[in-house]
Amino acid sequence: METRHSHIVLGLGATGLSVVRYLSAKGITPLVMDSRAQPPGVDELAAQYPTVKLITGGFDCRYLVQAQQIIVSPGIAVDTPEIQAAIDMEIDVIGDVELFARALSEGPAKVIGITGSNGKSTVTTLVAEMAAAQGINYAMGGNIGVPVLDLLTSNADLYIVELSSFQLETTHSLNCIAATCLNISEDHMDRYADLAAYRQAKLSLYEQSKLAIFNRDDELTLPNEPMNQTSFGLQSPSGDDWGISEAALMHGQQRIIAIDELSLVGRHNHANLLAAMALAFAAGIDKEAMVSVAKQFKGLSHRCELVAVVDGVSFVNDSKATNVGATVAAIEGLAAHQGEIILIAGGEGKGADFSPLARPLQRVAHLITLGKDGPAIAALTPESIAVDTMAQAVDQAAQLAKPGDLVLLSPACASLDMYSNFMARGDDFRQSVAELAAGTLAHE
Ligand code: UMA
Ligand code: ADP
Repeated sequence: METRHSHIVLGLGATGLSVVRYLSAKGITPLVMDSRAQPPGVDELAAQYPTVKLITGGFDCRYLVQAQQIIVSPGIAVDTPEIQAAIDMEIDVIGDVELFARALSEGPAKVIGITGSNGKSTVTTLVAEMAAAQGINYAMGGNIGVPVLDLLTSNADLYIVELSSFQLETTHSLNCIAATCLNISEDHMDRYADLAAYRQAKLSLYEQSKLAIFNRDDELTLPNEPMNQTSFGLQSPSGDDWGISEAALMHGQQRIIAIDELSLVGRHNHANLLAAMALAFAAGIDKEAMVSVAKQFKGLSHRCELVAVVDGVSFVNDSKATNVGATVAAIEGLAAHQGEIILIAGGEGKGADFSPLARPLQRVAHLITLGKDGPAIAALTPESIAVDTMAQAVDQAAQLAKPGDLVLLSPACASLDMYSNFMARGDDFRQSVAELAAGTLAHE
C-alpha cells in the first residue's frame, strides 16, 4: 500500500467523475474506488486524470480509514460495512450534493430542492422553464441527470436541484430558498429497512430549507416539526396555500390559470404544477412566467407520453413508472379514457409490495407482464399474459386491442433486469409500436 489519500471518491459513475473533476480543479488528487470490476467511467478517468489512482472490485478499508473525507456516490448504500467503519471513526463521509452545498455556503440561498417518490423530474423541469421564462440565470441538475457539482461552473443565480433519497442520506447543509417533498410511496425497498426510513431520508430536505412546501393530500409529506411552511393540494386552498377551485389552479383566493388551458393532463400533473408554482413563487418568479409555462409544457418523454395511434389504438409510454405509486397514478389518471386499458408491466421490483396495484388493475382489461418481477404482478389478477420481450408485449397488446382502446407501458418496476435504463425500455416500446404501425412487427 502506498501513501495516504486525503480524499476518496467511492463510485465511478456520473457522480464519481463529477467529484473527481471538482476536486482536481481545487488541486486535490483523490483516490477512486468502485465495487464493480469494470465501472463505466474507467476510460474517461484514465484519459483525463491519468494521475488519479483507481481501485476496482471493492472498497479497500486500509485506505478508507486513513482518509480525511470520503465522497460516496448515491448508488452505494451508506451502511456498506467498509463505509460504516469510516463513519465510526468520525471521518467526514458525505455525498456530492453536500460538497455542492458547502461550495455555496458563503453566499445567499440560491437553491430550490425537489424530492418525493414521483413527479420530481417533471416539477424540476417546470420550475426551470419558469425560471427561463422570467429571464433568470439558472442551472438545473441533480438526480434528473447533470451531477450538481458540474452546475457550479455556470455561476447561476438559481440552482434547481432534483434530489433522490440516496443523495439526501449524505447531504446535511443545503441552504434552500424552498424545498418540496411531492409525495411518498414505496420505492427502493431493497435499500431501506422500511417506509419510515425511506421517508425520513426524503424529509431531511426540509431541515435544510427556509420554506417547506408539502402536499396536503399526502400526510407523509408533512414536516415532522412545524416550520415555515406552505402547501399544495387538489382541493380548495386556504390562506396562502396552493390548490384547485372552480376548475382553476389557485394561490389562496387568486386564480392563476384555468385547468382547460393547461397542456399537461392528469390530476397528478395538476399537483405537480401547483408544487412547481409554489417553488417558483418562493424564488421570486412572477405569475405571468408560471402561466406561460403551464400553457405550453406538454410533459417529459417516457412519462405518460402518447407515442402513436395505430389503427385507432393509442400507445402510451410511461416507462419512467419505476415504482408502484407511479403506475397507480397513470392508471387512475387515464381512467377517464373511453376505451379499455391494456397494461404492460413488470421488471425489477426493487423489493416492492405490489398489492396497492390490485385495485387499479380492476380498471385494466388485459394485463401483459414481462421481466423478473412480472409474475408477482400477474399474481394480483386472475388472468394475464406473460411475455419475454417488449416486441412480444406490443404484439399481444395489438391483438387484444380494439379501436378506441389504450395500450399503456407503465411497468411499476425498474428496467435494469432487461435494459440499461428506463429510457432504453421506453425506446424499445416506441420502436416496437413503430414496427407495428409499419406492419413489420414479427409475431413471435
Ligand atoms: N454501483 C456499484 N458499485 C459502486 C458504485 C456504483 O455497484 O462502487 C452501482 C449502483 O448500485 C448503481 C449504479 O452503479 O446501480 C450507478 O450508481 P452511481 O452512484 O454510480 O450512479 P451515477 O451514475 O453517479 O448516477 C447518479 C444517480 N444514480 C443513482 O442514484 C443510482 C442518477 O440518478 C443521477 O442522475 C446522477 O447520479 C447525477 O446526480 C438516476 C437514478 O436511477 C437517474 N436515480 C434513482 C431514481 O431516480 O430512482 C435514485
Ligand atoms: P421522478 O423524477 O420522481 O421519477 P417523473 O416526473 O420522472 O418523476 O415521473 C415518474 C413517473 O411518475 C411517471 O410514470 C409519471 O407519470 C409519474 N408521476 C409524475 N408525477 C406524479 C405524481 N405527482 N404522483 C404520482 N405519479 C406521478
